[in-house]
Amino acid sequence: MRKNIVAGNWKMNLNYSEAKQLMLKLLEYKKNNKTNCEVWIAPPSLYLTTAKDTFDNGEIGVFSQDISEFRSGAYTGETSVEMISSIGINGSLVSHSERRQFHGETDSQANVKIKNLLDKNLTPIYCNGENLEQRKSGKYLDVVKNQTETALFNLSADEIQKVVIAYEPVWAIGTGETASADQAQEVHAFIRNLIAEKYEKEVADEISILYGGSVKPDNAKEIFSKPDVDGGLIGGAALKIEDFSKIIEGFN
Ligand code: G2H
Repeated sequence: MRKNIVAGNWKMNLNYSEAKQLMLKLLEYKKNNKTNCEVWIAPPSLYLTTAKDTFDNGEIGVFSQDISEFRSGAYTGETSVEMISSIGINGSLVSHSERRQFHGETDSQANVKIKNLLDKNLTPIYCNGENLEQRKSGKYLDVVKNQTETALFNLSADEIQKVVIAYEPVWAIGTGETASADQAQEVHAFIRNLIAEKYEKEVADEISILYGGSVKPDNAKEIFSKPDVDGGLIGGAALKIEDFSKIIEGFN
């Protein structure tokens, strides 16, 4: 169901005690403040159990940063859908651009991961977006179209409505460069329209589409104000409670 979401992607940052402290600050913030959006975090997988125990009342959604495409077995280093499901994790990021860039992940693999998550009633946060060259060539909408079709379009209408999409232009990730609110809106509306054409408008309208890429306290409110932007996937600015809370308040 479509909702406003601010999700923090901690990436490979923070030692255990720093991570635990940040979780406790987040819990305190969430208990003392009414938020107009859901608040989710994706800590490193080593800390998922701690996160789940810290937010045992479900105040904050806890997500894995990646998930294996394989169900179980001899896949050293991998974490399965069954494993995260068994400790009550809400879902997983899928095909973040850093997984694509450093681990060669494809949209076909994303499709398998998304189906595996949905089979277990977990929420996939499917990430896509063009790189700088693709943006400059003017082909960025074609890129996003191909990614979306490959990763999502063999899902049923019922299934695709349970996917959260995060549009993250690669040129804006960790670079300090942000897409303008209008640039984000253009691609979000494009993705929603693609889904409406393939399924139904009612289906597309149910899907939360987040923007990711250098969202900061000073630009969050404007980006979130766009009609097809339902929140953000936040990297660097999710690591400090002062910044992350201001971004959450972009929905106030
Ligand atoms: C994009 C984003 C979070 P940052 O990767 O996924 O990171 O906000 O640091 O650009």
